[in-house]
Amino acid sequence: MKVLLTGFEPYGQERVNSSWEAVKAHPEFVEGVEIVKECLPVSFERAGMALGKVVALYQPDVVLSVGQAGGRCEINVERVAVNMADFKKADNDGCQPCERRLFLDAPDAYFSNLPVKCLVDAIRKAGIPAVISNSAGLYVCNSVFYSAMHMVYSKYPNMQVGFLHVPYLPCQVVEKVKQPSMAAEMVVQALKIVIHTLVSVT
Ligand code: PCA
Repeated sequence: MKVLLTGFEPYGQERVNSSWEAVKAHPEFVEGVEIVKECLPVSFERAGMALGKVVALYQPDVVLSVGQAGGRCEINVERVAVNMADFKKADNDGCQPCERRLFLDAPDAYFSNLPVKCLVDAIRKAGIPAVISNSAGLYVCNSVFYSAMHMVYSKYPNMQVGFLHVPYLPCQVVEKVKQPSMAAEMVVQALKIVIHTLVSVT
């Protein structure tokens, strides 16, 4: 089995992105699973294309994308990707789409084709806070998640796609007031559990 793990570059005021820090720290081989990694741009125009390129290159069985969700307390396993971009803040290219459909003639939403409930249960069993989330937002993470799901329905029917939102790292909240955080090691542990669960159930 081959898993493509993606994280994002920093954006906004942040100097790091907790998603990429965790993906970067994840081993490249676990339980006979080959892990390939990519850091995606926080860009409405470029992120989906960048993902398409690496999917074509590596032909992974599973795409597990990870994004930072400052303010969230737990690992959020996303269930739904929506065909909509409506950015509250400009992306790293200065682009700020307003109520823009991501793909014309495509469904309003896709569900992740990973066993989300089973993944959340497995992460929680290891003592790591995790919940199912029913909204990945309307920013770049949702666009990437939707693009990946669209690849499943248009090109790679056997590919499994999931999206995890993760809290800030502790170092990111030192100067913030009452903001939740999670250590990168814990996120890495959760990613390992997700991969282990997928190997066991598929
Ligand atoms: N989080 C943003 C985009 C990149 C990231 O790490 C989001 O939640 O859309």
